[in-house]
Amino acid sequence: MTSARSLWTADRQLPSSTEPVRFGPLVGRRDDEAMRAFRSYGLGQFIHWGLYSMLGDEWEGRSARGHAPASEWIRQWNPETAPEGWPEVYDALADQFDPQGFDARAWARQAKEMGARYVIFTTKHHDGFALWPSEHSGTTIARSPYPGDIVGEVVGAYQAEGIDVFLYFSVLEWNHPDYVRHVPRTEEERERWARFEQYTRAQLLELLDRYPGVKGLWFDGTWDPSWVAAHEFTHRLEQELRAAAPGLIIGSRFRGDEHGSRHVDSTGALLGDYEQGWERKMPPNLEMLDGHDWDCVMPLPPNGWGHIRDTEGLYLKTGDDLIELLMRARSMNGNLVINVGPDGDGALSAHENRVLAEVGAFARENAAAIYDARHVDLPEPRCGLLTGADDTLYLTVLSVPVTGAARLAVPRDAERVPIAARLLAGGAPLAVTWQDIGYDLDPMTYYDIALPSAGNVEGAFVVEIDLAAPDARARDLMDAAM
Ligand code: FHN
Repeated sequence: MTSARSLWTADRQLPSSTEPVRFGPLVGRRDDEAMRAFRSYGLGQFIHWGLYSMLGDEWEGRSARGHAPASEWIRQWNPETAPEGWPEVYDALADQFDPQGFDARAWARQAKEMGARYVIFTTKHHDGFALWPSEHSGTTIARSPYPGDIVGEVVGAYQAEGIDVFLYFSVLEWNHPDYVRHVPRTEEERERWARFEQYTRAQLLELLDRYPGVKGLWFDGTWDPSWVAAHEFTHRLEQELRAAAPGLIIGSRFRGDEHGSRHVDSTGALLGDYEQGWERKMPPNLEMLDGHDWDCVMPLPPNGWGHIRDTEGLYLKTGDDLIELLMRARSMNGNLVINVGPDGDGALSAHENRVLAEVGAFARENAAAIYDARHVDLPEPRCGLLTGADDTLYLTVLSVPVTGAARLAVPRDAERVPIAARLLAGGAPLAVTWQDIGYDLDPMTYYDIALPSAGNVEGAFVVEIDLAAPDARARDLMDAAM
């Protein structure tokens, strides 16, 4: 039988030790201002941008689809089918990166319109190319013809729009001479790896120093055995990063404990401030989350985070798909982070522009159901998803039932029950009817909310429902009958 945990397809491990863990979490569940803000971000934007964006998953008319794991992985084109001298050809793109059309302020304005409260920006992906002029690397934006500091422009523009910034940082570098994938075995490998650790440390401290006000670091490429085994180093480094930027948020991908456990340590405690394993997938239920904060990062194509010039034959998530994912994440206290992959000039695709606008329109009209709303401890109605705040429920209706009514199940002994409802957008009232169906031994009772007919609404919509004491319910129903 499949256990709930085995559905979690990332490399999350079950507790393997009852011994105290020395290199476990540095902080417990935080309740400071930064984490409270994280819990109400609701919606974020992810941007994958780098040398790969110039290619759009193809080279000289040849598609890399099927030859590399994803568009931003094009440097790893299968050598059997790759263009001649491919890795060197790719690395030389650093001399050409010159996005004349790049306008960080336009990106930030669009993110604001989309309703994003935070952005995760790729400062350096696995190809090692740094989008800031790092003093510790020769492979940076400073080597390219582009005169600016891309990371600096993005951070400044998003902060000016009031959008919090998280910096994506890949530890793994495919082409760094000191990078070692396995646990170093020889003296020479140990020396190289020690240099790589110091290089990583220097770049991270450099980022925090150059870009004050950054709210979090979003780590990637931390799965190789060399990094996982570097638990003493990473434990110390986490202390340094937190000291350098008080309040900094670090997800669970950063480091492993001394037993090789990642995301959670060997006793099951979260290694970081929030769970970062929900990439391209949603938790099946709240219980899976063990009470952890989390976000779900989601590309529009099935996989592929960097620009793809030719998307023919790829399913691209629609605005409706994303709205459903957003509300599903919120119904389980998580954030949805929607990825875009601008092209080499900084332009988003027509599809990206369209879906961001659709999500933005929904988010604007239904903000109360998204940002400060949390999980509601009621059975999920068949027609949609619930969030709530104080004495208000928000039901995001994804499909109108054949009965024309949304049915909410509420425990018979509930102290707060639905008494009135309306469309959140526009405020049109909707009738609430208490249905005491009387199923044998049923601990629940039911409330039907008359919904607008499917022809009268476009896409998902939110019903705002007032809760009050059952006495008020009785009074209200009586009033309604008089
Ligand atoms: O390998 C990367 C991939 O290219 C992309 O950056 C995603 C985004 O979450 N992270 C990695 C895989 O986990």
